[in-house]
Amino acid sequence: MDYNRLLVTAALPYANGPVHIGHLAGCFLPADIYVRYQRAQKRDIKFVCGSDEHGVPITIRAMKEGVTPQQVVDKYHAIIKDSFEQMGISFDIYSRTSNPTHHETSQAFFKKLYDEGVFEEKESEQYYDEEAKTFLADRYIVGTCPVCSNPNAYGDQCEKCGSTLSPEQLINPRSALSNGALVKRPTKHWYFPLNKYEEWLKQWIVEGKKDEWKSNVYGQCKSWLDNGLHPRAMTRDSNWGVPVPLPGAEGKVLYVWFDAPIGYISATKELTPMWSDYWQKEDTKLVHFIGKDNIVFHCIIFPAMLKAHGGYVLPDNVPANEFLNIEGDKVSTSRNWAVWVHEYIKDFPEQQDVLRYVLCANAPETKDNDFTWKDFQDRTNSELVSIFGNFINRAFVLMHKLCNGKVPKLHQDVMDDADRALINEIQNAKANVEANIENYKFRDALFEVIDLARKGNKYMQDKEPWIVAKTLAENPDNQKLIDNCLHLCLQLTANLAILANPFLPFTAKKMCGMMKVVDRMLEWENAGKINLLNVGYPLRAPELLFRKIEDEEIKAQVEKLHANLVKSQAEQKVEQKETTAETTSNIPEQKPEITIDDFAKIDLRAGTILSAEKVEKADKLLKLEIDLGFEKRTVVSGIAEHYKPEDIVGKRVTVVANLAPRKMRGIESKGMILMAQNDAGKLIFVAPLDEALNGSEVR
Ligand code: B3M
Ligand code: ZN
Repeated sequence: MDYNRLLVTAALPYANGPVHIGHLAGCFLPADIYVRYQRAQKRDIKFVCGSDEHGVPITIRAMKEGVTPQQVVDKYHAIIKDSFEQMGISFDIYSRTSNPTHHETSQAFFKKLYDEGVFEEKESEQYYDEEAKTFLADRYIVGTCPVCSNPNAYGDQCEKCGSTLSPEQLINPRSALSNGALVKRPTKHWYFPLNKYEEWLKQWIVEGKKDEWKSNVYGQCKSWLDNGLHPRAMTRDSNWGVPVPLPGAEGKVLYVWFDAPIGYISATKELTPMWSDYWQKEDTKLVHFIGKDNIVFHCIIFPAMLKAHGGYVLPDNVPANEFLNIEGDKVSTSRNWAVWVHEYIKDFPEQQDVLRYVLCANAPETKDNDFTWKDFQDRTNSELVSIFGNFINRAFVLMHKLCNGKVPKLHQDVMDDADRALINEIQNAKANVEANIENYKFRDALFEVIDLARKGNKYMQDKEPWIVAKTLAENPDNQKLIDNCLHLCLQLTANLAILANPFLPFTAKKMCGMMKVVDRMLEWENAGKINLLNVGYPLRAPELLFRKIEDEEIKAQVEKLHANLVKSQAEQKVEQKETTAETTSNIPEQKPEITIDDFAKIDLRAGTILSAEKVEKADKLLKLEIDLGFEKRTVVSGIAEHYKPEDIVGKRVTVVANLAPRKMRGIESKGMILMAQNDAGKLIFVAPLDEALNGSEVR
């Protein structure tokens, strides 16, 4: 299909922290390269993005920093926006989802689906914090991980062992807000019936996009579709977000993954009154640049929403990248294992293109990739400095030395095969860069650019105009050879500026300055031409395009990474201590004094649990059969929320053997087992030493 306009989006970053180079490499840089190239092609294109200011990550951050969510998003929106500007990510608009236009747009979208009866209303039981008077998102629920016993696992994931969890699986779930216990309460939500769009999605993706979409993207979609789609709640209980626009829906907001993608539409509305051309005319090509963790939302959920609403174009492509690791380790914001963009800009002023270069050359296009500072140094020094920068510098220096600082003539009569081959290479490079960018292969495209500079170096080296210059006294005609060489080297320089511009915009601009040409020369149609610089035109002295990166700079960065890691670990220890201190202050006060005779009345015995089973209709109780050596006892114990029956058979226990029998749920309990509490509130067995025989006294 032929398109008449392009709309490019880049994933809206959560305004709950600054952006790191993984974000850049994953989506913003490829999007920017694509857009800059399309603009140079003079295509009608809009590039929209903005901060995602809703959702749980933001409220969590607010809680941690002790400020309001609004303060969090204001702070990080400003930092993120500035980082993008500094790095030359050339959005037409960088908006934010807290803007009124966005609230209106996403509410209207929801309302239309609601009015048309698209949603299913469902009531379900969800955890409620009675102290904070609020329902809790999975992230807000903490408890002990059933897999690794980390006492601070979240209701959706344990960050220690990486297990995906549901709040139900946590041992001793408690509220991250109030630290209090939780109750279950019914709550109503609106579900989008994804299952009803399954067939349509299969046709659209499996039949329509198989060969067009990147295999990592297609593969993820395929496996979602193969596993079957289910209705998904599009509202949440929260007071931070876009309010659900229905009567009686107080305290409910739109699910962040419902409103965030609509943010692309709102941002376009803010950008131009012609917004509907880009969203509602069939001949628009919509491209979403994202990271791999956002694939399902952009390829399945959002398209189904758009389809249900009607009247919108669907994404033509979703070129998602994989992840960029740092020095061999996964990026982790909580461990502060990341290279932050705003810090890079401070540490390496004026070196934006160098980072753009390395991140593109090493982009995780088909698999996770690794960023190392050593590779950053190597690529800068051996590719940008030694190949690209060096070629242009030599061309300019020699032109000043051997051609009076002006663009020399091209003498047709002495043109040779090497000259013609170079012209050919320039034209090939143009075609290859173009094809690769159109197919979202930015690494290959960038490689073509560097390779062309490499060929320029080789050409100059073979021609040796500085040697030819020594023959001029006896053979003045040889000036023609020098002229041809430098004429072509300078035309090649102009071509390199055009081809490198999408990747290295700051450098391309500098090069235009050196060549004294206006930015319009950078238009793509000029690539491949060898008459870009006029004969006789005086050019400026060369500027340094790239500087060498020194060993010390790299060492300092690696040390900084490790120092941040150690610092964040220390901070987390303090945080943990603070929570322990809190629990310490919860330790009950000591009871009134007793005499040794009082104590001697208690008969404590070592025992072993022989069997355990749940007590019907009692959530907290387990019925235990305990071997006390001299007899077997039935004891009913309130530990069902802490232990599964099958996990405690064989456990050693200390039993209060002479406690008066008591009936609980119709079962006679003869005795009691001793339990203590750990800092997560979990009950743990007070067990006798291994050697203590069943029935032996504990005194
Ligand atoms: N804010 C998630 C992320 O930053 C989310 C993207 C929204 S795109 C509509 O990974
Ligand atoms: Zn765990």
